[in-house]
Formats: sequence, structure tokens, C-alpha cells
Amino acid sequence: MHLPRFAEPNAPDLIKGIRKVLLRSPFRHMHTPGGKPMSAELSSCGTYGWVSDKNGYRYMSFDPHTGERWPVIPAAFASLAAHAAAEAGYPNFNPDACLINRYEPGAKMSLHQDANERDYSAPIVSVSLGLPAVFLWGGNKRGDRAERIGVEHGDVIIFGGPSRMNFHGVAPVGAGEHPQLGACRVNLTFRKAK
Ligand code: MD3
Ligand code: FE
Repeated sequence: MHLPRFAEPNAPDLIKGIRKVLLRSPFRHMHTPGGKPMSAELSSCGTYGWVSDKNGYRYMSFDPHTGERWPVIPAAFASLAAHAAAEAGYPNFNPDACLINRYEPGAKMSLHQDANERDYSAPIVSVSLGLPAVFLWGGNKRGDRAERIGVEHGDVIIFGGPSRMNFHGVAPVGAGEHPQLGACRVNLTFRKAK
């Protein structure tokens, strides 16, 4: 379910929360298990954070960059994620992981499935901030044609049910300046990891 601009009124508080999280767990380029740096930068907050390195993709309860636990999910994040999930028919969404992806112009995310979570019955809530992007929405096979969906500052998308395992990605972000975030797109994804 796509909720255009749903989070727009909360954007200033979300951005304050992002800055606070980054003080303890800064953005970094993760490497694929094959050793290539990903073009988007990543941080996390919550009980679990998503990590990729030579040993594969997984959730960890501490930040390997600092050796400390991930920052807590800011109250403004948790409230927005719960309200958005409720709109899509998930009244008890209680995420334990929030990934924060940062895309500079040119950064992208290739088509992939999110399969590191334990419970696929929980939805994933995605919040787009900053520069617009084209979200690629594929099928349940990698080769399926992907639909292109424009996402803008404040847009929220809730993925659940059969679509939870669909391939998806982000086309290279175009150049631009956003009044609140400058030359970047930031995406929050709220998940139930464990
Ligand atoms: C559909 N992030 O972090 S958010 C990711 O914009 C990721 O940063 C993209 O894909 C981004 O894994 C897309 C939308 C999204 C997130 C997770 C999903 C869509 C999803 C999981 C299952 C199905
Ligand atoms: Fe994903």
C-alpha cells in the first residue's frame, strides 16, 4: 500500500531522529559477501541492525563499526511506523529493526529479496525522505518485469502478505537538492527481524 506524503508532517522530527542515531552509529558503505562496496550507505537503530560482510547478510544486536549496541528507535519513528502499518491493516506492528539507507545521486539498490527476517508475516514499512527516486517493484522471480513507482519525500509504502518476498530495488537516484536533506535520499525501513 502506497501512502503518498503520509509522513510529510513528521519529516522534521524524523530527520532530527536520524541525526541523533547517526551520532552513535554513522552511515557506512557495507560490502557484499563478494567484497564489493554497496553504493548506498547504511545505518540502523533498534534491537537489531542489518549487516553485510564476507560472512553474508544477517541481523546483529550490535554495530560492528563501534562494537556498541545500535541506538534505540526514536519515539517519532516508532509512532509513525505503527500508524502507517495500521492504515494497511496491521494494527500491532512492533518493529525491532529500522534500517536507514542513504543514497547520493548515482547510488542505487539492485533487485533483491529481503529474506533475513525470521517472521515473514510481519510487514515492512518504508519511508522515503529527501530527493525523489524510482522504486523498482518486481515479482517473485528475479527475471519478472519490474514496475517503476515514483517515491517522494514523505511517501510511505507498506509491504506485506504475498508481496513481502517480491524482488525490489531502487533506480540510480538523480541529481538534485532537497531543502531539508540536501543532495541525498534517505529511506527508513521498519522490520520485525526476530
Ligand atoms: C518490498 N530498501 O533496505 S524500501 C532495503 O529505498 C530496501 O532503500 C529500498 O530494499 C530503499 O532492503 C527500498 C522498500 C522496501 C523495503 C523492503 C521490502 C520494499 C520491500 C521488503 C519486501 C518487499
Ligand atoms: Fe529490500
